[in-house]
Amino acid sequence: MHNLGHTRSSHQRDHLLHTPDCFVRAPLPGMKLGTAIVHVAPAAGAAFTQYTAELEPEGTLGSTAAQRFVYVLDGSVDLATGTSFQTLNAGGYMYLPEGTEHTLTARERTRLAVIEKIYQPLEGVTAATMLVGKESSIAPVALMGDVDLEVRSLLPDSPSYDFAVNTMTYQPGAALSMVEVHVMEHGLLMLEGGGIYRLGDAWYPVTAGDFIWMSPYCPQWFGALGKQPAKYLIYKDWNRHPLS
Ligand code: UGY
Ligand code: MN
Repeated sequence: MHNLGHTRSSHQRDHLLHTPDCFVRAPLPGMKLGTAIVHVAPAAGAAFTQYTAELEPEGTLGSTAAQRFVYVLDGSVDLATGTSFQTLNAGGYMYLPEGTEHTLTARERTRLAVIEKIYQPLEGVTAATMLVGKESSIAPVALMGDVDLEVRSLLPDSPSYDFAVNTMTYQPGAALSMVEVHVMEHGLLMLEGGGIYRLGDAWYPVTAGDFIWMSPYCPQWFGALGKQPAKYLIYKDWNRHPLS
């Protein structure tokens, strides 16, 4: 249904709201039995790429020259490197440093949130190492003391990592306590529930399945609406000096 050209999607200088009715699917180089929805890329002004990979059983991602972070949205995937083999289910995630030889093979129909970024080394600091984890094993932290707003940091708090990926869970009615304006950019995938997102000078209704990119300094605020918690996966560049 073309909906007479109407959509909630919006692309502004400092933000992008990408809603499922506008998703375009295409395989990326090296992908087999699968397609990618590229939500954001340097072409839009971002310093990273985020896409949703939709894989058929036995489907695989291609290789990347960048660091790769993968969060399993649904289904399950086998991760094989030269020295390890692990299966990840929904809520499982992995961080792969640049140059990690690996294959990712879907065991069933699987959707993956994939973030790729060129690594920014830091003098005197050892580079980040491969990591596999499970969101349910991460202890939540109340954001600024608000027990209705839980943050789970999926990557270690270490300068070896040049980005962070967190989940944030808002009880109905919970909201960010301030409008944030910061140098970091964000890639955000709504996983559950919904609410109102302020981006720049606009307020958008958002719901599970939506993607948002926020440029550096994009004014941002979120309040959860409805009777179920709202939850999102959020990327930000992290741990590096703004001049580097
Ligand atoms: O980590 C963050 O900057 C986060 N609080 N931003 C956001 O949720 N838009
Ligand atoms: Mn923020």
